[in-house]
Amino acid sequence: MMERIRIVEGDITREQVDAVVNAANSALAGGGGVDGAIHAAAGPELLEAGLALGGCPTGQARSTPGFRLPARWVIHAVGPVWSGGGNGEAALLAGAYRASLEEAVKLGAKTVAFPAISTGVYGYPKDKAAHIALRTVRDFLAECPQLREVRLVCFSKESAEAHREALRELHGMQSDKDR
Ligand code: AR6
Repeated sequence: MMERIRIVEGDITREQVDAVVNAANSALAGGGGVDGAIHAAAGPELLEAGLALGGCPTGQARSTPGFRLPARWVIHAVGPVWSGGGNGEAALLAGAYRASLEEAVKLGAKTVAFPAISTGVYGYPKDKAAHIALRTVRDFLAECPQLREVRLVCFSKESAEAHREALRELHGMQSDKDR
């Protein structure tokens, strides 16, 4: 199952997958960071389609078409703003990943690409967020044969390294359990 998870470095707007996940805000009103890049690449129809959804609570996800993106769909996930870790951030971040994966399955997607949700403007520590991302994706894939590949698209070397480290730790835990 671990071979269905790939960590890559790059720009998510270029990924050839069925669905790309956007790190959105709860108004689904566009913004900076990866949200800005996805909107710029998809074209103005994406903003219209996002606004028509009437928002999305933190920890959940909604979908629109991908318009001019190579991806057929955009799944708009709303991660938490980091405020020290004692305000349910971990559960909300895991929720955003899980809800996105559930939405991907509903859409019929087989390949999905994620950015590192909440680790930019929202300030979530990269290593902590990477662990949550990897664990949530791993647990979901274990129950879901439909998804062929989940790609975690990192925008910097540091982010990719945090994800590789989290994957190594999960691998370690897995083989300990198997022994
Ligand atoms: N491809 C992949 N990853 C990217 C790209 C890209 N083209 N551009 C940035 N990243 P952020 P958040 C990485 O700030 O923290 C927006 O204004 C970036 O390096 O985009 O969830 C929304 O509208 C970082 O690791 O999202 C919200 O208001 C990660 O994507 C708010 O920001 C997420 O950084 C959401 O904040």
